[in-house]
This record gives sequence, structure tokens and C-alpha cells, in this order.
Amino acid sequence: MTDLTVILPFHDYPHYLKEALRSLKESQYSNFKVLLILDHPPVDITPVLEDFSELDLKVIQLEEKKGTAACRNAGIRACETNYLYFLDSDDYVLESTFSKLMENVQEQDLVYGTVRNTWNNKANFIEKIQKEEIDEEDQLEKEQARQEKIQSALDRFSQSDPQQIKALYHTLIKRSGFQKVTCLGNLYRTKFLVENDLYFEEDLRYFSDQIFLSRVLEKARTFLEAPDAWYVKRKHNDPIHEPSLDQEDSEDRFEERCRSVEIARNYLDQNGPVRYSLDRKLIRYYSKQMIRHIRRSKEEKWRTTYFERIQKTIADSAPQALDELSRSTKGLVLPLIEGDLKGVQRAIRWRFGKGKLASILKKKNKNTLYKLAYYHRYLKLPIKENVVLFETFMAKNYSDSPKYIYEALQKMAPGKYECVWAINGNHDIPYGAKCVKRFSFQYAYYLAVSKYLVFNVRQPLWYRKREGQVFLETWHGTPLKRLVFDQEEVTSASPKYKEQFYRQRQEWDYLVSANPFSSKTFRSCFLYEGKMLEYGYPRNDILYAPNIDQKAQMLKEKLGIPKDKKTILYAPTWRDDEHYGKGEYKFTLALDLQKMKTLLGKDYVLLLRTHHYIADKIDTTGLEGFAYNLSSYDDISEIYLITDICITDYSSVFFDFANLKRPILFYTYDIEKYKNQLRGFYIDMHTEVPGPLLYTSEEVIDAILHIDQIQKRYAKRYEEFYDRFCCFDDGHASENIVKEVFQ
Ligand code: C2G
Repeated sequence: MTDLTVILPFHDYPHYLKEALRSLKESQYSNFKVLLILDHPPVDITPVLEDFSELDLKVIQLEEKKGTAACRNAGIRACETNYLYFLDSDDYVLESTFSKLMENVQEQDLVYGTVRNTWNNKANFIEKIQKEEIDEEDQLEKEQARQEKIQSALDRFSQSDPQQIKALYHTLIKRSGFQKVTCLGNLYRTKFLVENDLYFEEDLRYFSDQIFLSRVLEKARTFLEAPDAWYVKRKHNDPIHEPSLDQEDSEDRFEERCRSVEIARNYLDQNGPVRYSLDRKLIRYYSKQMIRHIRRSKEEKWRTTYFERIQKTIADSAPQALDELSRSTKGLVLPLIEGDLKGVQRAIRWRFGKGKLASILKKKNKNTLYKLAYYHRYLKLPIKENVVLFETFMAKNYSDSPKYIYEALQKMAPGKYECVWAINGNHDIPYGAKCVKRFSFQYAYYLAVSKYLVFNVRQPLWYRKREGQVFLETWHGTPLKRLVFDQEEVTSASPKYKEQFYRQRQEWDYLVSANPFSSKTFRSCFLYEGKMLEYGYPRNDILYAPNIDQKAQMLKEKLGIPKDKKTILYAPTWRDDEHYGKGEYKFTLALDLQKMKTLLGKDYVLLLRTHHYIADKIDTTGLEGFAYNLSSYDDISEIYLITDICITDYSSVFFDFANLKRPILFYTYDIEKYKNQLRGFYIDMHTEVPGPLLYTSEEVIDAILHIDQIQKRYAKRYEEFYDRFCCFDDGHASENIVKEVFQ
């Protein structure tokens, strides 16, 4: 007999719904039906449902658009099974979630599981979890702290059912921080809800969960914990186009927060543990979050209407909830209750003053002093009309398009501009540019006062464009991998990528594009609306220089690379999900170098070059005379000149290298994962790139041994590719860009 109903409200974003339904399809426990409650979706979802015909699924349409609370209520009313579970259409469950919840269910009113938050889809989430190193000691400490909290609640409410306290702890306190209380992740006995008239308040948009769950906890008599039954709650990585309820910026949210606590109180015992927890939660919101707005917001409402509103609600807290607050929280709450804004502001100043001092004294935060100087001092200085700040790859090297624009500027307008390079470490920069270390006082100074900024990656998040500044963004490659707003999943280290990008691209005045395809793609993936400079890549000018053979010979000499052998360059990209930390990625070499040396070493040498994000060093011990690690050489464009065959994977390297019309091989051993799970591509790698896709070291070696045949086989495709992607490059990009931007 079917025992469980999954109530699944849906309004929009069908790709999320697909993932939710897929997770249901993959559930080990199959004794459930799904009630899909449609709240007037703007899209037809019939095609989505076609893929899930094996689910026992019933669709209910709401007569008018009413929101999630109404959908959930419709689900409770239509539910015919003993148990029900709420699943939001943008979240998912794991294979074992339902079996774990249903295991010992035996007429419990409430079985509570665990809610985990993520930015990712199920496949990536599971992979991350598996990689998570579980620190046993850390786990033990957490468990101990958890038990202590439960014990202290038990001591305080000695009359209460210990099971209730536990459930309360999990569902109200631990799981959702002070942000939002959620009804998700739990199994509810249907009769228990219906008999106690436990439904959601339909006129609340953001906080109906809070009232519902508080009432459930107050009324439930039997509870069970299913600790590993995970509900996975997804944060939306595109708050611009697809905001979740939590990301919606609405005037009603604050009012609802207070009102929901007031409504819930009507159902709760004034001296009971649920009431206590709820009141404490609001106090926590006020003392941790709201005070930031009171302190800094430009909107007066935080110090007037909102202040009065929360004063009223917190003043009505259960007396117990106001007892035993920490000293600093008390300092914020007591003046609030008296309506003393000045007193609250004094307490806030004290708290933040103390906090800031402590963080500055901590050594690692000493570095952030330059930001204070930036905001409070440098931004007030006048802009220097002749100063240009250059930066490439987070100041790691002197290369890419900013290098070539700089050199063109020096030739075309000698002495006219004061040029500053943001660069870390020692690098040979001609024309005597001033060098500043990235993220230093001087760097902050030049970010603030330079008239022109020429960057090949994004500007720092704390940069604020000033009126009168000119920002020239060169970017650093023709897009093969999907970028920003065209990326469904963000698996790289910073999940707030889209939100941050949205603001940053508005600060760009010019964006460099190497071909019509890039121009079109940059408009969609960056939502870029500014001027597009369609002259080709300045970094590719060198590939059209008249003396490239001579240059190549000189470079080989400089790097100690034998002149009598041909060269193979291996230049792979980075993998979004393989990181140690921000901007520090792992790389495992999947080429059998020993075998290459044995089979190719007579005629070839191998040049290895990792992406600048890669922190791992490639080990070339035993490969002396064959493998040369050029990862720390500044400029890959120069390396192209000495390369006979280029091997890459999904790096934009091949778009540039194709200007030389020399053979390209693609070592795409993980293409399925890269394409389906990590990024996805703009062009079809199987039919549009100018060389073969290879999957093993043996295939790579074989291709090199038969490179002439490969060149013939791919000649037509190479030509089409060249016409499509190298059509702007003519060796004069830097010059044209300098003319347009600086003259
Ligand atoms: N690069 C390099 N060595 C590598 C890989 C890349 O020097 N092994 C340089 C090349 O100039 C390349 C640029 O870094 O064009 C960008 O590298 P990608 O591998 O394409 O990756 P990413 O930095 O993610 O940029 O629109 C392009 C995308 O943004 C890709």
C-alpha cells in the first residue's frame, strides 16, 4: 500500500523541477505518490513530465495564483496516505531519504530529518560530500555542543517531553540558523495535521513555515529522529533571473517576519519551549542581522518604522526569552525595548568598534587596512588624467592583451602616460613601468586615482568605479566553456559568481572581442551592454609579426630547448570542481609522459604548461631533456611561436593558436563530465574544433606519429574554423584599440 505522499508545489524554473523529479525517480523507497501542485506556471511543463511517466504522479492546478503556502495546503487536503512530505520544486532528496524516514515510522506524529544546503545539482552535491574530509574530532565537538544545548533546554523546561525538546532543537534551532524556519525535511502524519487543523497561512509569502512548524512542534505528541535522512535545499546561483524566495528583495519581508512571530504566539504556551525558541530566534535576527542595517543602511526605515515594528514584537517576548541573554545582546535589546534608538546605536558602535579592532589585530586581517584607505581616503582624491593601471591574471604575470596594449601605447604615445603595472614578484617589464603589488596600499591608491584601467580578468570585488574612469576589459579567451549567465551549474569555488558578475560588468566601458562569435556570446553570458572592440586579440598580434621565426629561435635559446627537435605543447585548462581554495586548483596529469618520452623522444620535446589557477606542480623527474615545464613562463603567446603541435582540452588556447595554422590535438579524457556536469560548451567539440578528440595517452602518441595524415584529414574543418574564429586578428589589434580608447 502506498504510504507516503510527496507534496511538490511548482510555479517556475522547470530545470529545477526536472532535477527534483529525477531525485524522486531515483529514490530507493518507492511506496509513494507525488502531488504536483501547479501555481500557474508561465511555461508548459508537459514535456518535463513526459520523462517521468513511471512516477505515481497526480497534477493539481490551483484556480488562482496563490503561492507556496496555498499549494501545500491543497496538498494536505488531497493527501490520501498516512504520511506526507513537502518537497520544493527547486530542491531534491537523496536515494535513501525516504527509506530512512519511513524505517521506524510507526504512527509518529513527526519524523524529522536533516536539511543540507547547496548551490549544486545532485550529482555535484554528492561528489562534494564524498570529497568532504570528515574531521572526526570536529564532529565529536559538534555533537557534544549539540547535546549540551539539548540538555540546557531540558533543564529549563523540565516539565516538557524530552523528545519534543530534541525535535525542537533540530527543526527550529539547529537546522535553519536564524534566517528562516522551514517545514522541509520532515515527515508528517497526515491525520495529525488534519485533526489539529495544522495548515499554512496563505497570506504570508515568506514566513508561513515558521508558524506551521511552531504549531506542529507544540501539538505533536510523538517524535522520531531520522538523522541521515537528507533533504537537499538548493540556493539559486542566478538571483538576477531566477531568485529563490530567500533571495527576493521585498518590502513585505520584514513586516512578515514580525507578523509571523505574533501569529504563531497565539497558538503557543507562553511558558513553553516552542514559544521560547521562537522569541529567541527573533532576538537573534535583530542582534546579529538587523543591527547591521540600523548601523549602515542608507534607508531611514531601519531606524524609524522598522525599528518601531521590531521593538513592539520583541517587547512582547516571553519573559524567559529575555532572561539570560549575553551581556552584549542585552546591551542591544534593553534600549530597543525602551524605544531608545540612540542607546541602540551606542551599543552597536561599541560592538562593531570592538569587532573591527579585534580583526585588525589578528594578523591575517592586517592586510585589509588598504581597503579602509581606499574607501576613506583614496576615493576622495582627484583622478589623475594620465595614469593607466594594467593587470593580467591577478597580477601573476606580464602577459596577455594588457601587455600588448601597454607596449603599443608606449610606442604610439611615448611619455604621454604614466603606466603602472599591478604585478607580484619580479618580472621584466620594458619602458620602466611602475610596479605595485596586488592588494597593497599602492594598488588601492592606483585603483582609485587612475584614469584608465586595463584588466584581463575581473576587477577586485571591492573596487568601485568612479565617474570619469575608463575601464578597458580585455578578457582572456574566446569562450568554449559556458560562462556566467549561460552556465546552469556553478561548481567553481565561488558560488556567488553570477551575482558578483552582474555588478562588475556594469563597470566595464570597453570589452575586447576576438571574433563575431565572442561578441555575440559576451552579450549573452555577461549581459554586457557597453562598447565591444572588434579588432582581434592584442595578445595575438605577435603571431602575425614579420619575424616570428627569428623570435622563436631566440626564445628556444633563452629557455634551453633543443633547436633540432620539434615541440609539442600540452596546455590544459582547470577543472571547476577540483580546488583547494579560492583561485587554487588541483591538477592531475593524465598523460603518460614516460611512454611519450620513449616513443616520441627521438624527434620531439614536450612543453608543459598548466593554467595559472593550478597550484599543483607537475613532476618531471626522470624526464630531463624531454619534458620542459613552462608553467611559470609569463606569456603563452610567445610559447606558441616555438610550438609545432598544440595539445589542449577545453582551454581557449586553441582559438589563439589556430592563427598559426599549425596542428592541434584535443586530449579530452573527461569530456563527458566536463560537458554534462561541470560547464557545457558553446560549440560542438565533436564536429567543430580543428582537430581530433583523443581519450588515452596511446591515442595521443599515435596522433603525433601520424600528424601529417591528421592535418590532411582536418584541413577543411581547420579552414572553416580559422575563418570563423581568427577573422578579426590581423596583427594590429593593440594599435587599433589604443587609437580608439586613448586617442
Ligand atoms: N592559459 C595558459 N596556459 C594554460 C591554459 C590557459 O597560459 N595551460 C592562458 C591562455 O591565454 C588562455 C587563458 O589562459 O587563453 C584562459 O585559459 P582557459 O583555459 O581558456 O580558461 P579560463 O581562464 O577559464 O578562461 O572566455 C574564455 C574563458 O573565460 C576561459
